[in-house]
Amino acid sequence: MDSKAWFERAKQVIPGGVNSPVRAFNGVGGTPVYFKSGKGAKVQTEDGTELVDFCGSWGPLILGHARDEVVEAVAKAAADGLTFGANTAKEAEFAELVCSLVPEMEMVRLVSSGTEAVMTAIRLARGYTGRRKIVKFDGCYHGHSDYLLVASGSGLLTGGISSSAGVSPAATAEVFVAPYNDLAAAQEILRNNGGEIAAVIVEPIAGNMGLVEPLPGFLEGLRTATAECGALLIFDEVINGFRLGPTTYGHMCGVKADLTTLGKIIGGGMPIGAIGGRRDVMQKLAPLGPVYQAGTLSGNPVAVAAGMKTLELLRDESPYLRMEILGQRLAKGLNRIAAEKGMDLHCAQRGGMFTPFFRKAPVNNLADAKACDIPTHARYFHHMLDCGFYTPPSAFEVAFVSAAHAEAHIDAFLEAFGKL
Ligand code: KE4
Repeated sequence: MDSKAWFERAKQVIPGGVNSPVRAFNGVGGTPVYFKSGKGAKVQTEDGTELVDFCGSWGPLILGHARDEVVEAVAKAAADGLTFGANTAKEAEFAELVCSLVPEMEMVRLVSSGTEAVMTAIRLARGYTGRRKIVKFDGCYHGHSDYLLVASGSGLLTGGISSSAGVSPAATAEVFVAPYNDLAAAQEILRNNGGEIAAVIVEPIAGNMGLVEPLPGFLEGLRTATAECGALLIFDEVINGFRLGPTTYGHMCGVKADLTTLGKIIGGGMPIGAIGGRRDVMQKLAPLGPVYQAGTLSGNPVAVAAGMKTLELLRDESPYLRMEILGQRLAKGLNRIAAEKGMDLHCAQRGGMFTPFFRKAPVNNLADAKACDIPTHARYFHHMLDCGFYTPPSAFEVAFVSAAHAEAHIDAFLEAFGKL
């Protein structure tokens, strides 16, 4: 059976035929591609095609598909037991490794997804401060917990909605939304409501409206403003964490968040999320403190083995400069070719992350991202797919060059783009 047949079959028993909405191709049209296997930078599909993958499962696969050392670590851990629901030495060693690589994380709690990590961070901030209100930024996506499904990015944008049905108005009534990169707007919310704000949560580098970097002073300003009113600053680094260096972006840019959430890369392709930060805040978590949080598979030995090996390889091999160089080659190439074609395109890039925005001017917030030429993005997506390159099936996501990509992949990508 090919992708089309699998999709028709899946739709009979899985809502929309997908286990996550953005995979349905609603943002680009057409039938979702069914993946069969992956190795390094490439995937094999149920259509018998081979694609160079620039989506990388939305971020976890910084080392590429099925990296031998990670697969071996998973197989060995699985052979010793898939889960115990009890403490293991490995989870303690993994926590030590994360805290050694991220000094701002004095303690860390493992969960099984980025959503769980962010949900825990918000509850912890509310429990620690005794306050209820939250500030988030338009276009940032922090997983699908009720109170953060407002003005969100990622799949919500792909579906053209910015919040979700089924969310109690009471849940989102306590959430203020400011435009990303609009420090003045955030400062005003804190000035007018400072005593009630438990936390400000932000993607330090936004990846869920496409790649949007913080303007100079934005993160620093949030740090100052939250400290002044006693709100916690939460960096959601589910995408950013370990993406630009063997640590968090907060550590690299020198802005110290009170709490940081992680996911994706730290699981190496297996389900892991993490929340960490100031010891005095983290110690409010049960069983030490009154803020409850739990999980059957939290700290799962197989997922921990994948994450541990991934972080060790990133620490020891540090493929970051190479991904930066390849990312720049790709972005500069796209901008050059688009200019030659008279196309309005600005490719945002940082490290291995990139998003081709189909508009001339840079994108600094969600309004800018929404003003891009979405139909042309869809045409670009399908053209590149037909040429053997898989990019995120949405204009509001970030694409990834992994450590498994080589210059030849980038040059072939650019040659294909030249034929658009
Ligand atoms: P998960 O629950 O999907 O592991 O993580 C939620 C999350 C939290 N924070 C940030 C900054 C995130 O980007 C995400 C999830 N990212 C999306 C893609 N941008 C996951 C893809 C999907 O929803 O299928």
